[in-house]
Amino acid sequence: MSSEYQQYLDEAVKIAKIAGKIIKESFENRQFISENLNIKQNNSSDLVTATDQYVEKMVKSHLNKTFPTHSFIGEETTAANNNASCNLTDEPTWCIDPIDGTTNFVHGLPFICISIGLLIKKEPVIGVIFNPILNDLYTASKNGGAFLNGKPLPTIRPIQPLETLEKSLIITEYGANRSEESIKAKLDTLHDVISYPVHGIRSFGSAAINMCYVARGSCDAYYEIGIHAWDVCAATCILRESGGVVVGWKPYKSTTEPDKKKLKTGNEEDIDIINEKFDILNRHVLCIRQLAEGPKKQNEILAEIRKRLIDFETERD
Ligand code: LIP
Repeated sequence: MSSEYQQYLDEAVKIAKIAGKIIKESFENRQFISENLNIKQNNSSDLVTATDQYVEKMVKSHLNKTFPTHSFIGEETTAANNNASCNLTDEPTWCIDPIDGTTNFVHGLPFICISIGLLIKKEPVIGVIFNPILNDLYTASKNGGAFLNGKPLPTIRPIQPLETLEKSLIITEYGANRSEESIKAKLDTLHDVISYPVHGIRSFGSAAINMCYVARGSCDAYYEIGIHAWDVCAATCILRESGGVVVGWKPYKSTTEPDKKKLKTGNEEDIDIINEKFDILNRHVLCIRQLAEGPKKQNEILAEIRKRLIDFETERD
């Protein structure tokens, strides 16, 4: 049954496959990568390649031709505009990361993807994430379900329970920010999470791929501070359509919405997390997979993780 978003999804899959061929060819041409490697804002940990820039230009031009009234947010376009703020409106807006996992791409690690999302009224309504090296194509549309190479997500069936954080495999990343404040906050958070104790911590080097591994059911949760809208837009649609939850690090406080009902956990901060809006420009993400126990358990585990997240000042997108 095709959804109202099917035309957008079909176009995104088409252009993602074309981009995937270009990315794969570059990935296999180490010489080309090393000769066309740059850094952003004098940060030697924040890499960008000619392939990132070329692919984004190609995708943006295709989408502008196909949907001339739509807006566009892209990682490299934003970088070229000195990281100007995104000015996201309610209008249809494509949100693109041409290569999510650029550092992996540069080092020849196959956890890379193109991520193409479409926002309408600031909500992700389609998501396409393609890893051309492992040939994993994730697709989703709002209320249309999420798929990996056509197979419904989660791929791990039956849906597994998660009694406590002690039995969880959690993903996080350390990002490109190397300030003392950032490093300390991330390591203190890691200490509090890992010493819960959890089964393990993983980092695949790409926010989009991290969220896809949560959507598959292979990992239980993912949190990161410092991500951008283009890293998580497509994956938010995919993870939500797989039965997962994507929120920020703090309870969503909206001046326009009534306070969410309080859960009977006795903890003031434990409002109804799973129904919070996700502020995609706020540089924080916390997400969890579908659980056999259902939404109440998702809420409980998210609250447990939230207690351990140490925030620091980050500029909005
Ligand atoms: C990456 C993100 C990842 C973050 C990295 C980097 P890029 O995006 O997906 O979550 O930890 O620092 O920002 O730069 O490879 O597109």
